[in-house]
Amino acid sequence: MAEGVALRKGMEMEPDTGRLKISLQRKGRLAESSLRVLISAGVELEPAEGRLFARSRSFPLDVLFLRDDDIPEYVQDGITDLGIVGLNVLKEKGARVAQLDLLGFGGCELSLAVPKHDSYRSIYDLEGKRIATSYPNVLQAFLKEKKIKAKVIEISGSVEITPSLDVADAICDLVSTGSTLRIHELEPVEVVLKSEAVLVANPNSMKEPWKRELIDRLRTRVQSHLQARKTKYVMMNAPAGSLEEIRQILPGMKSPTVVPLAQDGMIAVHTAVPEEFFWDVIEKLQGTGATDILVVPVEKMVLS
Ligand code: PRT
Ligand code: ZN
Repeated sequence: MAEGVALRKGMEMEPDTGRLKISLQRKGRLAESSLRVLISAGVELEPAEGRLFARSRSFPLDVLFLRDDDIPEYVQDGITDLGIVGLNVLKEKGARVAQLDLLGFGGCELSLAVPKHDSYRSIYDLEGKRIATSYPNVLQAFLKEKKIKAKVIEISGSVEITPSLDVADAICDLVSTGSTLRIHELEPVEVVLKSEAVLVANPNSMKEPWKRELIDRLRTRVQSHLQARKTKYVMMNAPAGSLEEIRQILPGMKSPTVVPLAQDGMIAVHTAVPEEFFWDVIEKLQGTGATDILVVPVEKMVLS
């Protein structure tokens, strides 16, 4: 579909006027977090309740709200320049889009699962079996890679009930907490794909200089937020003599900020600590004489 063509009656995409377009899931598990990504990047949207389209005044970006299954194709066809969608849907649709950034939400696994009391030993037990799934393309590719011949049965929903109806011997479905599988007395036996939400782009949009510039600006903002979420800012007071020991404990980053305190021989040390090292660092710091350790969340972190 060409840009500027009416998508639905009464809803017309505007022609290019120096604005980017992004498609997001309208309703569902990714909808709220996708909007939050934009908000965290300073993209304020005009209220879009019940509407399929929203504009931002604070960034040259228009948002189209779609079913997640349609997003890869809309981006591939250039109807929108960008999209946020689960890797699972992206791989299943096989769309030709540029995969830009993993966004750290919507995490799940597309897994093979079998009835709990099956004597499953290895993936080769699935040879000749019937496997129900809503992801036939991803599953077929996985089985081919493993050189397993099985009958793939495409089902659009409630895949988890198919073994109890004797429609299938195993299923391949998304799992997050695992409770749906447990309720249906199924157990996951093999991860086919690890998925999370991803920012994707139309390859031609990435080549168009003015679009590329806007996409890069948006990505920098999004990344600064994602990076900040993984970081804590730690402040402490300590005897000046402990500084070297404290510096040894603080991981990577740049060198900490050190400020002398009014009390003689005491300093304040400030630094950013990646979340993964956080508890380890705090526990070690306690042994150095550091006191009054304060930890605050980081709002944005712009890396150069
Ligand atoms: O209407 P639209 O087509 O836009 O939405 P949808 O109904 O197709 O998708 P939606 O909103 O359910 O999911 C959107 C995306 O969220 C998926 O494509 C995944 O990328 C991601 N996601 C993350 C999940 C799950 N976790 C998830 N648990 N999508 C679906 N599930 C389902 C799963 O299919 C199973 O039925 O939840 C059940 C299992 O959950 P647990 O927690 O019991 O394991
Ligand atoms: Zn869907």
